[in-house]
Amino acid sequence: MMTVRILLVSLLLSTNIAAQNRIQISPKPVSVKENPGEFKLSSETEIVLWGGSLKQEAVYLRDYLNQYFQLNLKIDSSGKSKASSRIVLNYDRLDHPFPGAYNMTVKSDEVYIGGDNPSGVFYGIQSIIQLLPSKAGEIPVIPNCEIQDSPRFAYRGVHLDVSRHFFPVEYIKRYLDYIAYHKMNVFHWHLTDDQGWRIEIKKYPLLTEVGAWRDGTLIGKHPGKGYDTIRYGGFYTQEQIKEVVAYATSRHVEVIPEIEMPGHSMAAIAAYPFLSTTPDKPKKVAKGWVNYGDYEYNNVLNPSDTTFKFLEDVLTEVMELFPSQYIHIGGDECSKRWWKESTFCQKLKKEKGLKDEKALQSYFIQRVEKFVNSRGKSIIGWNEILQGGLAPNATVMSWMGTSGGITAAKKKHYVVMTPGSACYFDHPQRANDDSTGLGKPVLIDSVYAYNPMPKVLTPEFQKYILGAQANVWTEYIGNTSKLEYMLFPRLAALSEVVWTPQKDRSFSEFKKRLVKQKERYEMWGINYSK
Ligand code: TNX
Repeated sequence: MMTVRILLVSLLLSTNIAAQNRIQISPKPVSVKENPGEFKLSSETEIVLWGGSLKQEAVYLRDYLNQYFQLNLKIDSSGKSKASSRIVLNYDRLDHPFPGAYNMTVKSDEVYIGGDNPSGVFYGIQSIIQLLPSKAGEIPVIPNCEIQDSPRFAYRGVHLDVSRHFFPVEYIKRYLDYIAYHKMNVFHWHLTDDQGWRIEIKKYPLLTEVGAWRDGTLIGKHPGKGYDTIRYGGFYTQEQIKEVVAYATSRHVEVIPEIEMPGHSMAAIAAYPFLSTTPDKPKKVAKGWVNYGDYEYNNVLNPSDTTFKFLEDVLTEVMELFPSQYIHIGGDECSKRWWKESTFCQKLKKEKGLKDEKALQSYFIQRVEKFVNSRGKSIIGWNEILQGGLAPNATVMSWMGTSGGITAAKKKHYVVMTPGSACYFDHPQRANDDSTGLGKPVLIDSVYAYNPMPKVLTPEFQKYILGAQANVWTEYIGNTSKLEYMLFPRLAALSEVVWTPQKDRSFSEFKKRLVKQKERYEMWGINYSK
């Protein structure tokens, strides 16, 4: 009896282990059932569209299979294919509160993906990609299985600061690929800051002629060892921006542009000094960290009608380029020194009955919000937009811990969580990292352990937490291999935080799956931290 039992247990264990080896999807799906047998892809396999408007998803899958497995599959848009081996893309009605859910069944002659909409189908395809071998050129077989899956959060973001260091369009597209592989769905593009303005604005050509270039860059970690004298910069033309947005859309990633105000605006001010409180003093695009008030050229946007006219013009062009519902208006770390020293600002404060400079910041953001809302769009800003009173319809991105997010959610404002301790991927991956990073290490363990849903919020307010985001500030990230080193594999951990139900998450089990994910990283040509 005893031996039978041992045998049974070990049999069960070994099938379990086999299952783990065959199906290792990250982020972990909601439910997976493995079945015996497998689906073999061959040049005879067809991608068959039962649901309409899924051509883009089919092309994406075909191109992936072509790139990594040299298979050029036929796409049958009529849905009538009689092929004996097929991958069917279809719609299923799945009751999920927001897009992205899918069902998938793999049988020996058919892979069936039913998404709630094209993005659900796309995520099914991402799961297929992870069921395929993790080494290019191996025989493309997929284990038979049944998967039901849906995202935990609607907002699953990855940010990139292209101001401190610039990354060309071709690389941004790769970045978008990586975002999509992780079933993330927002790219927050930090396009302007003190160290460079990176988006062409037709009405204000100096923003890129002057503001996109700096005379040098800080050497080493702040306060650094002086500055080099290499002219540094770059920007995206409006045509390139459209190209990026289209590319992102085809990967079900929404691009949220960020135009910083009223602080972090030295590049714009260097181009148009009238935007500042000291227009007659010399201005320069910052070469390194702008130490709030101390940096000799530092200033912030003056809350004058001329500035608001400028911002409205800029935002008009920006809103035409980006279909996103959200425009990120920054709002963080605005030194109040300049407004305190400005007679214009003091007069304005009195006129408007504003208590202090924080109230002036609130006035600034609310005025911009009114404009953005009048164009049918919404603003999102860093948690400092809570200062002096939150703009009525604003969404808050909580970076200084989670308290700003909690406060905002309690006021029934939407929130994206991005606390430094879990979501700041510009921080080192480990203690004594050999590469310069900012602040304390953010270990993959802490990323994984993060739960964006604050326990203190009752269900009534929990619904305001839209999700979470990884931030990649690039003060010390000057090239793409370092960028990837900082992002991976922490992004795999965060993707599970925002995708997989909290109750199904286990770090030790995730780490086992990470081995496979790292093999995929090798295949995709990603430089990741070992
Ligand atoms: C704070 S996070 C900033 C960025 C810096 C970052 C460095 C935020 C809204 N502002 O400008 O790059 O710290 O970690």
